[in-house]
Amino acid sequence: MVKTYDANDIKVLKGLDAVRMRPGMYIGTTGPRGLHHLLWEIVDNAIDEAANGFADKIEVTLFDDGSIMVEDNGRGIPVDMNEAMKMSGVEVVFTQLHAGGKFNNENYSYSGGLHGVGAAVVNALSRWLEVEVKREGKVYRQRFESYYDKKTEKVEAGAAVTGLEEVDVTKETGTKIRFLPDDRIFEDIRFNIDTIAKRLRELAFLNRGIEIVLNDLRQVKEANNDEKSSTRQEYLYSGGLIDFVKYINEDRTVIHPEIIFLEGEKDGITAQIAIQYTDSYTESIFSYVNNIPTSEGGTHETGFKTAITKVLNDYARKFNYLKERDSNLSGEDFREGMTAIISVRMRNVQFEGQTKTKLGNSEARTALESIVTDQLTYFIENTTNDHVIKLIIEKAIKAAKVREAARRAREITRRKNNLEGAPLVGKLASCTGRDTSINELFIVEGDSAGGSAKQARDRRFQAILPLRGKPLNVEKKRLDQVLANEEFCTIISALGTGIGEDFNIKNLKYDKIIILSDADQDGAHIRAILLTFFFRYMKELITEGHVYIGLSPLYKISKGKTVEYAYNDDELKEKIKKIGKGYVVQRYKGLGEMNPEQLWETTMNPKKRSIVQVTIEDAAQADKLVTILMGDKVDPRREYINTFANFNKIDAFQEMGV
Ligand code: 0RA
Repeated sequence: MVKTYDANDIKVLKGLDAVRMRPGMYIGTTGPRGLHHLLWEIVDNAIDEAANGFADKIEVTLFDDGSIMVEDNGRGIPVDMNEAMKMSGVEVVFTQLHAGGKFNNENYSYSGGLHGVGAAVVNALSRWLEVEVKREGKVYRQRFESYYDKKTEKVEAGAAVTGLEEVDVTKETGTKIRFLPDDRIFEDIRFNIDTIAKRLRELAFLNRGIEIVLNDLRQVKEANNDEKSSTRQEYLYSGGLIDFVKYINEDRTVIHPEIIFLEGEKDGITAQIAIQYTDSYTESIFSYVNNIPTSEGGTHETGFKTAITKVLNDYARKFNYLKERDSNLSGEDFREGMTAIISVRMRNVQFEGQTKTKLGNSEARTALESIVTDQLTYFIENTTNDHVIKLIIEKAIKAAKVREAARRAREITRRKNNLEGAPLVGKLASCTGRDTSINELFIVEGDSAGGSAKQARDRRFQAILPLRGKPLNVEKKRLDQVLANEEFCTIISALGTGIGEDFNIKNLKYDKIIILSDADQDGAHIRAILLTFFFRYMKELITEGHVYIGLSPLYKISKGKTVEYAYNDDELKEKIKKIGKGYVVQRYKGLGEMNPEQLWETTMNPKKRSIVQVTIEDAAQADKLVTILMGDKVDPRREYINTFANFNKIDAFQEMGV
């Protein structure tokens, strides 16, 4: 585009210059978050247009030149003269801070709190911005550019370099905005496709029926991604929040198929809520205000929780689950296993909290409490929903019982651990040395292997804890059941750390906890159960690198006095070659088949053994993976095996048939 402008065309844009001088004031940072904030500004405007019923499609496109485009099929930004400003509506929107329909609240019902600093800010922080408006039968176009002259230090932020030109005719309406973030402002102007995809999907869930398309036309993608073809993803959820909950619960086991959907309005505040329970023991509540995630919760969540607890307690009594003398169930009990999305729309939003993601408006608490009370009651009064409500109440009653039992059980282990001078915990053969920085605890599968290990060990620093049979699978159990299990009680006492809320790694009595189990399916299962237990209740043991898996040989290859061991089939071939003709191979079916000397040589002697440290790079990811591994959904488990590299090293783990 040829720049044919003179001094008269360049407006003195004090406001936009200020944005360039202090970008942080408007978009927070000039890092990746700030960069993406530019996109969200434009997308939010398009979403507003759609949320108010004027558009139903939004398309975001990334180009090779680093620019990004947002297109909607809404009414189009007004092109007529704004009398007060003496410029077109389009120019007002892109050059005046806090301008546009959003600020008289007539055209737009809701404006997103932190967002909505406006398209003008995006313009000010771009090298160039082009807008195309289809409206009243015509296509209009205008271009803006930002200048910075080092010599004169002259700044021109987001100046119109063309007028609003009529370029074509059309029957359609809409707005198309394309801009190139300014590399003189941002540290890195590359957009992250995953960040964008995640947010656009979220917006599609939150705004049912709006089609959002993401095109990545870039040939050069982000680092670590040599993909060269362009991609297109479409997000369109006619079920809105219901689809959102389905998506979240995809890998979980739900306890009722139908999703509870509540919707209502009170004092100008509207709320949409979708709920579904799973067999999990944690709650997953995600809330939004005007499409903005409120990760720290706030008044809307409080109102929601209050209503849930009250209404469900009332029905627990009405359905005779609670007798007169029984006290109410707690809110926590009703939220165990709950997946819920809360989406609120309101004006004058006030955000609080450390990251400004907590809703502060008190009117949202009363509105949500009222809406949820009414709508949930209405849902329950519909007798076709009886079974769902009964399932939920029964689950809460179980949760309450368990909570009480867990409290008692914790007290008991606490007392047990306080018993000073109790070196023998169960069948634990403790070590004589007191240096916890070198001591090792072997958790050994089976009494016979345990016996060998006790004889084989260096008792100065190696303790042995034999496990009888399989400990229970903790994934499906709650803390009280775990604590009622003798094997786990013994482990907890042996480690000395306490468990759950009482866990304290400072009291750990061993530097290494080495799991020794057979190289078969049962052994792999026991190992997985133990790891899950540590992950669930003693995560720090793993993150601090105290948990290991001991590898024992699968084969003994001997000829006369020469003895070699092999830990897998490849090694077996290798060792056979090495030994030559006349060898004898013994396959170990379990640790119990080894005599103490062999066990020491192959598995326990720190100078010769192989142990694998169990690491968790990303605890959050691992949490899901452990669920997948131990849960009862089969397919995700297969995937797990292929993705959890740390454990893949252990052949037997793959044999376990998960
Ligand atoms: C101001 C007034 C009107 C629409 C818009 C702004 C508008 C802004 C954006 C930004 C991206 N897409 C947009 N679509 C519309 C209403 C004009 C009327 O009454 O027709």
